[in-house]
Amino acid sequence: MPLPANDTLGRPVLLGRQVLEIRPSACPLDCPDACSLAVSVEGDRIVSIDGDHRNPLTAGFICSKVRNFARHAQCDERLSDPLVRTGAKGSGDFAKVSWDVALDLVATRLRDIAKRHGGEAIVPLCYGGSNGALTQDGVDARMFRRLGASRLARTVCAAPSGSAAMGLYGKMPGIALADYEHSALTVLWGCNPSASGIHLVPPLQRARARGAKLIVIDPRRTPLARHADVHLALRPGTDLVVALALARWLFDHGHADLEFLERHATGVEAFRERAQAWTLDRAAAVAEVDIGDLERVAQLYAEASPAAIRCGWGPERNRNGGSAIAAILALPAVAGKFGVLGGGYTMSNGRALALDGEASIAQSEPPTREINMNQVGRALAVGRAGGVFGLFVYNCNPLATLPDQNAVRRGLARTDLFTIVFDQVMTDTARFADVVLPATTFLEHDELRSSYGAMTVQRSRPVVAPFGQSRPNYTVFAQLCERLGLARPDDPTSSDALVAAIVDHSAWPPGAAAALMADDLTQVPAGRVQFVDVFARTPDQKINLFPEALDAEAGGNLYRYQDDPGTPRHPLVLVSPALARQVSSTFGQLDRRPAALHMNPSDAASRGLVDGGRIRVFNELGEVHCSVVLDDDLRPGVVCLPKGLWSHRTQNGATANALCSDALADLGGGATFNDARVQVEAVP
Ligand SMILES: Nc1nc2c(c(=O)[nH]1)N[C@H]1C(S)=C(S)[C@@H](COP(=O)(O)OP(=O)(O)OC[C@H]3O[C@@H](n4cnc5c(=O)[nH]c(N)nc54)[C@H](O)[C@@H]3O)O[C@H]1N2
Ligand SMILES: Nc1nc2c(c(=O)[nH]1)N[C@H]1C(S)=C(S)[C@@H](COP(=O)(O)OP(=O)(O)OC[C@H]3O[C@@H](n4cnc5c(=O)[nH]c(N)nc54)[C@H](O)[C@@H]3O)O[C@H]1N2
Ligand code: SF4
Ligand SMILES: [Mo]
Repeated sequence: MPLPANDTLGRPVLLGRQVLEIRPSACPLDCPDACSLAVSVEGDRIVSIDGDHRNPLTAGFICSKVRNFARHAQCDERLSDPLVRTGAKGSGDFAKVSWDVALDLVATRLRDIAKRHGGEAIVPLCYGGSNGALTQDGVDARMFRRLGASRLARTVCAAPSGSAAMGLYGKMPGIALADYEHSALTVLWGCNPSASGIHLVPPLQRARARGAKLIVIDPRRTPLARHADVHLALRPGTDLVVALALARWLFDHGHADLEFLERHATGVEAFRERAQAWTLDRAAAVAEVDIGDLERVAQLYAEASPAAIRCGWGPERNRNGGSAIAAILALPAVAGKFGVLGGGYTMSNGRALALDGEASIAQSEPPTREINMNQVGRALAVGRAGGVFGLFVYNCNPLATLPDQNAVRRGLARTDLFTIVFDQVMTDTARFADVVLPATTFLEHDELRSSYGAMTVQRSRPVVAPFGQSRPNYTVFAQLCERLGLARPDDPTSSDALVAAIVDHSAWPPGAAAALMADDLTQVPAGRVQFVDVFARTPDQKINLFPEALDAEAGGNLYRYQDDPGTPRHPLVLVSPALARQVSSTFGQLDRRPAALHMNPSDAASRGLVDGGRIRVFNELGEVHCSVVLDDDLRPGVVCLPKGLWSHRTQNGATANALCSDALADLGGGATFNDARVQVEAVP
């Protein structure tokens, strides 16, 4: 079907004998692009979903995941009714009940748990299901705060990078993704936009067509690495030493912009001192890359302008992750790459047009204990002091996405743990629930969506009726507040009241709120230049290359490399990157094909493994049984099993997360998924 022009939105269109209406929406999935959508519907049936142009980054195209969203919205696993458990935990045996029965049961049990064990025995477990402001941190937070529940440290993603970006730049907005078109050199550092943010690809291609250079720093030969001028396939977890060596080289070879640093940065000497330990030679040895390639990266970066670094989340997911991101983000400051369109860096743009949801919560946060979501398995352990007896999972599929999967599974299997799972589909986690609540999708509820890539905020309204009995998060948590006696008359509960509270309190540029209300989208336009139009949001507006607080958090070891955790028994690095067909585990029910571990042919040969053979990949935490695919896109020493797989994809139901420990990164309490070290052997 041809792409609808913007002015057809909301109007009926005659297509053959069908009367279609094209309704606007916005994608709230955990993806940097935040596409604006045009949904063709016939009555309550979704006919097609396309991108439109309201968010200019969308540029009229979207990923196939969302183009085919109807498959998710109407799949066999889609939840239509509330369910209560009738069989053993994990068995998936449930009986349908009415919402009244389900909500009464949840309210009664939560009240009992709070009375017997204290509110902190209840843990809300939520993360990336929706980047919409109405599905998280609104009425849900109000309920948990008033219950005195434990707080959740949301650390499974972006915690180390967030700490680093905050410490150095106060999370200054980055180069707009569209402006990569203007860069003469882009460094894609641990970032794979071909899968995880496809709208960066066209600007990169336009830049390439004009002769721009491309460097990809990634242990895998990603689709864009194939066409890069340099692909630095470093050993995972060694970005820190590579970035520090580049910084030292820039200083030593007269490429540091001392004038810029003098005017705009503090902590320069302390940073330089820690970088001093790393020559290019030494870094190349530790990162296991060719010294010639590393020298080429240094030369290209020093010479090019505008030079952009698009930093992804690959470099943060290890023991050195926070320091690594800090060192990477220090490079444009050292090399003086700011001040021109297409020069500087982009990490998360989440604070560019940040939503302030506090007013919509209408309840201050109590100082209850905080549980790091990377260590939920540990927190759920049997007999643990200060035990958890109530777990409320929503916007999250912990069994598929949290570290130490076996510990999470053991916890979920506890018969004395009352678990509620509120989701759109019967996930692996939901099978362990005592009560399952069916959630609407973003096409069926109201939403307000900000983004961490595109600098937009979009309001979207339901375009079709809820599936079965499913309900939106804001409705269900308001109904639970009522039942728990926690509702107050002046609480904002309707979606309009929640949006108004958020919009009124968000500190946006003049006119932004009015624009949002008028055309349902507001944005920071592309074309803004770092250190011309936007500045560091630190208290003194300067870059702090050595934030003391971060050094303290890292035990005095900010920018100090921690060695590889590999052992002779478990020497291989397991990485678990994003899949093009899923968003984390979302849509995982739609793929029924057996998963395969990818491995460099030389690693396979030394283990006697053949392409397609059955293998066991294991370490001291667990094992995964699947097949192996020989793949020279992976560097030797590194194997790959993607994130977010569902249990049906492997022979023993375990996925990469069964091999990931709950050890924390140096900053932000972040996850260390890519520190998993494993061994692989053939299974007869
Ligand atoms: N289709 C799709 N899109 C997504 C997602 C998804 O699951 N699917 N997830 C969304 C979410 S939640 C996020 S956080 C973002 C993530 O966006 P990205 O950061 O772009 O994606 P990742 O696949 O997590 O990691 C990027 C790359 O880092 C590499 N890598 C792994 N370890 C290292 C390392 O130590 N150093 C370096 N330099 N590279 C390393 C991986 O090989 C991978 O190619 O994408 C979002 N978009
Ligand atoms: N091995 C490994 N694991 C990883 C990573 C890795 O690199 N390696 N990276 C991680 C990263 S980057 C992230 S962000 C996390 C994400 O981990 P999760 O937060 O668990 O995200 P999803 O897997 O997308 O699961 C979100 C769930 O929310 C549900 N949902 C969506 N919308 C709604 C709604 O409106 N209401 C309700 N009630 N539910 C809804 C979806 O159906 C889905 O089941 O996973 C992490 N896991
Ligand atoms: S997942 Fe990303 S690329 Fe796909 S429609 Fe949503 S925002 Fe766009
Ligand atoms: Mo993420």
